[in-house]
Amino acid sequence: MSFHRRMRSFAPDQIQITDEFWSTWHKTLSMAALPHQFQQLVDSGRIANFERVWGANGGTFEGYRFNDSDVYKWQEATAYALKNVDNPKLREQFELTVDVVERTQMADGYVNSYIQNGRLEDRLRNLNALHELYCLGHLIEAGVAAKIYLGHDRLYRIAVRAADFVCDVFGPDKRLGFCGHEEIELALIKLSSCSADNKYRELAHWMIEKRGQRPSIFDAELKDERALSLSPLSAKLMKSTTGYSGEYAQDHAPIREHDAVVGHAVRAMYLYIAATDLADGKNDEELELALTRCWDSLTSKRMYITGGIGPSGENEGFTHDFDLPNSTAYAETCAAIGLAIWGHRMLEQTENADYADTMERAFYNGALSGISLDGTGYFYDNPLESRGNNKRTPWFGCACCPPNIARLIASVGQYAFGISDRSFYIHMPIGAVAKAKIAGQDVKFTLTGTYPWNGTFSLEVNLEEPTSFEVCVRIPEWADEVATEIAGASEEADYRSGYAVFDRTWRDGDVLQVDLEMEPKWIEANPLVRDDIGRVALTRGPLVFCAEEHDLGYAPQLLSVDTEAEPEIGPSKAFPNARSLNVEGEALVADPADSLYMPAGSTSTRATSAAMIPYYLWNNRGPNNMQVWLRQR
Ligand code: FUB
Ligand code: ZN
Repeated sequence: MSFHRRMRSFAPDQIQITDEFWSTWHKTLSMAALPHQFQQLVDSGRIANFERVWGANGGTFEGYRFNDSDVYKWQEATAYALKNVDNPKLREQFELTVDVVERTQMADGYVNSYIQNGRLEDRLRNLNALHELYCLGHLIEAGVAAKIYLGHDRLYRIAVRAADFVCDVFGPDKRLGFCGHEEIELALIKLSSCSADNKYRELAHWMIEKRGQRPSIFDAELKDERALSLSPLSAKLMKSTTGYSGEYAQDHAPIREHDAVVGHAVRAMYLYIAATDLADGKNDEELELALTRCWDSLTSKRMYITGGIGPSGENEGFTHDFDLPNSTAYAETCAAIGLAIWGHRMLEQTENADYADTMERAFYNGALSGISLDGTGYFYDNPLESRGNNKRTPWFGCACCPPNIARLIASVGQYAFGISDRSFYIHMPIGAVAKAKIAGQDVKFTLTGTYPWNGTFSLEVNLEEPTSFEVCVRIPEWADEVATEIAGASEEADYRSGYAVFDRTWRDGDVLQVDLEMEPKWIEANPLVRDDIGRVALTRGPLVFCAEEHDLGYAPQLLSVDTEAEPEIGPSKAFPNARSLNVEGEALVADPADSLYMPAGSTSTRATSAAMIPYYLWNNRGPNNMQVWLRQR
């Protein structure tokens, strides 16, 4: 094993998403979701918090101390979204947010409206809990996105000043420090790639290596009365019964010793995203092994079938292996997003399609469930069962998830394809036109299909001169049969790490047809997952399905499914453009219907058939009973 990143994502001006599924989302983002989120940023005081710093708005700071990050994440999402689908009004809103951040930024590059609203003497006093570097990290990501996607220099310069501030304060021979919530590291790495200045990457590297060392800087903060008084609750989260633990913020051990993913799920994902990038080309076997161990233990013991991770609300994170309760699943939208991104980074380093399988699982299920079809209703936690007590809401006090899912959806093109010197990779076959120089030739790739509803797609290649290069098509773990054909050619694919590789001389107009068999599949969980014993979940292709009372007319908890009967695919009655799966089974009927307890054997069943919908669509018609893991007849 040796992490080496040969493949890259397409630059924004090289790719255009034409896929019906995703371009519908892109319209929703630009025309509905992001304008809606902007209004929420205004109404919740997040914009006013900046204005208050320079006296343009009355009152004092409102909300959570990391609320600035929601503005930055929104800016990042908006930069991607405007590139996909322009909306002049949204562009204006974007400029307004840049104005307020620019005006708030201090001469030394620091900006944080919580601290600047009367708490300057506590600046960087409690790195563990106050999220200042986390917020700056999101600002840096926004600046990089603005530059690359919109050519927007002003936000980029603000971001560079902020990053320079971080470099001025922290580092070898300067202050030892990093943030309780990882994020700055991955942002600094992005900035290094964008600016070609390696100092940001070096600082990120240093921060990651210092985390988990002893004595812990966070433990010292817990012992500093003033620092602790800024966030008394943080002590509880960082300690175990025997004293300081640090697990919550992945400060329990140096990264090279990690063997399982612990603590707060989003924090962990952001750490490993950065660490995976840093392992690139270093031949650092110890780090690669640690990352692989953590990935394997996460995806084989601590991940929901939806790609949701972090079952517990108490630490917003991990508990123990196989602890995957359904109705109380926290499975924060941001955590599934983090998993998708980490999967993508591991994929880039290894070119192994297993990572894309998990990335795709999280993308189409546990992350996408975080946003309603109209773009204005959100989930923070994504349970796999509901008794009618879950409801999508327009916003949250802690609103990390809405702008986060927006930025993931808006940038789907970065994740779906890869390009290297002489290879074009299809990780997720979504409709797109992508242009790149490959093996010295300008090549246009046009992918046409109806993913995720069907696994058939075609890829047309256009170029001036016949050129030899590879087209690598991921064979998903769910596809039992795969058929490929290049009209008029007889070459067969080679198989490499989960990709069908067509290494040949491509001529203008060549078309590769691919058929990934997309059959409905009933899945069982390891019985160690107590909640899933005797139950099955239904998948088809990348999608996990669920049963909602809205379709059944009764609670799916009453249903037991017949896994011998082949589920039938058809257009969804409830969601135009989507597909549902019709399953056969039996529903429980109590006799007499109104008794609470009765002699064993009194409950009978009636035959029933039920339409199951893709999980990501659940709760779009309001709260109701829902289940992913259904009882098996
Ligand atoms: O702390 C910042 C964000 O808020 C985290 O990533 C989420 O889990 C939520 O706690
Ligand atoms: Zn979140």
